[in-house]
Amino acid sequence: MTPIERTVVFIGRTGAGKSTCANALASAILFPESDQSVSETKFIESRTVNIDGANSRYRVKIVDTIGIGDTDLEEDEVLKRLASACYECREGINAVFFVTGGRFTQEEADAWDVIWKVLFSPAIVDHTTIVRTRFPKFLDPTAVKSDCDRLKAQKVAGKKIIEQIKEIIHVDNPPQQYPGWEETRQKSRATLLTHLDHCEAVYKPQKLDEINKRISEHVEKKQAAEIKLQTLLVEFSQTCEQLNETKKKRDKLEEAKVKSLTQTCDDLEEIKAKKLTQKCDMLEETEVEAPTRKRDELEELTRIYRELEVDYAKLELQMAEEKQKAAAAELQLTQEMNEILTKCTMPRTNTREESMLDRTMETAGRIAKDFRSCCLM
Ligand SMILES: Nc1nc2c(ncn2[C@@H]2O[C@H](COP(=O)(O)OP(=O)(O)OP(=O)(O)O)[C@@H](O)[C@H]2O)c(=O)[nH]1
Ligand SMILES: [Mg+2]
Repeated sequence: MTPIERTVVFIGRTGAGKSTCANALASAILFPESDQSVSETKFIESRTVNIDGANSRYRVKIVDTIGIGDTDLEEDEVLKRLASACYECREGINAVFFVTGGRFTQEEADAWDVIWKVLFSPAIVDHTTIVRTRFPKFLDPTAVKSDCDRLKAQKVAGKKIIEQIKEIIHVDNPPQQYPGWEETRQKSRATLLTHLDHCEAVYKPQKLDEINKRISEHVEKKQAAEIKLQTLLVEFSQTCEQLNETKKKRDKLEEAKVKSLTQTCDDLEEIKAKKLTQKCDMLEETEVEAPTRKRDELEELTRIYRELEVDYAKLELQMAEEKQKAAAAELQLTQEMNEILTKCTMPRTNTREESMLDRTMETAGRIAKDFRSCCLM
């Protein structure tokens, strides 16, 4: 039976399970598997193996690559090592397996962009399949479907990868120390082989020098972009400084404004308080002092009135005394008048006596008249 020939390239983030998956496919330990934390595959390793499937025999060239995001190496070095993977496959590639543990990072998304644009060409997308590792339920279609839906729902980093790469295979390749690891890996291998059955189409990578030229251009572009980014960052920090200065000035102005406002408020408050005190004083005067003054005035008037009453009583007393005196004088006058009248009735001796008497009568009449008018006053 002529074996089915296939060339498979494993790419993906460091620790995603590329080497383990390659070993599961080969049904042998061809590539070193890392412990969880250390990047294991540093160079491109390629092995060609015969694999017996359920119904077919395969002759598969497996290319294991350095992991994306290897912290020990510069990006251009990683890319150059990936480029040599392309060179390894210069006869043609049937499948690129983009291995992922279940969640794409931004780093993977960026790396995928470089892989299909720089190392290969957009045509490689049609030959690429996402291989989702660490999925124990990979034989359960419902679980697989819901995981596919979850992957497709990725919003940020993995969005573009999922949009471009349509096919997803689920496998589980437990570490060698896990019980039953071989059986589980064999089931994964069967899934991978079933997929490889359909991968007849071949993608031809460009020549290595062309790829390297593109890598150099890409690195130069990236460096230029980084320089621009640095310049922008400097400009940004300068703008931030200016902004801070402006903020400080604004704060100062604000402070001055608040101060002057407070001063004005204080002044107003003072004026208000002054006016209020004045008003209170006035009110106090009206309500307290004015009645007091009025009371004093009233008391004064009462005192004057009493004095006048006393004076009046004195006058009345005086008047009564005067009247008594007048009455006594009248009495005396009447007596004197009576004496005179008695004398008048006596016979007149001569004319001289007669005229003296007339004059006396006249005088008495006048005195009596004056006295009466004086009493009537
Ligand atoms: N449970 C489980 N463990 C896995 C699976 N695939 C890989 N691992 C474990 O993950 C670790 C990393 O696996 P590797 O195959 O070395 O990863 P890698 O992608 O080749 O890593 P680099 O060579 O550093 O790029 C190992 O300890 C594996 O045993 C899987 O499907 N299930
Ligand atoms: Mg590896």
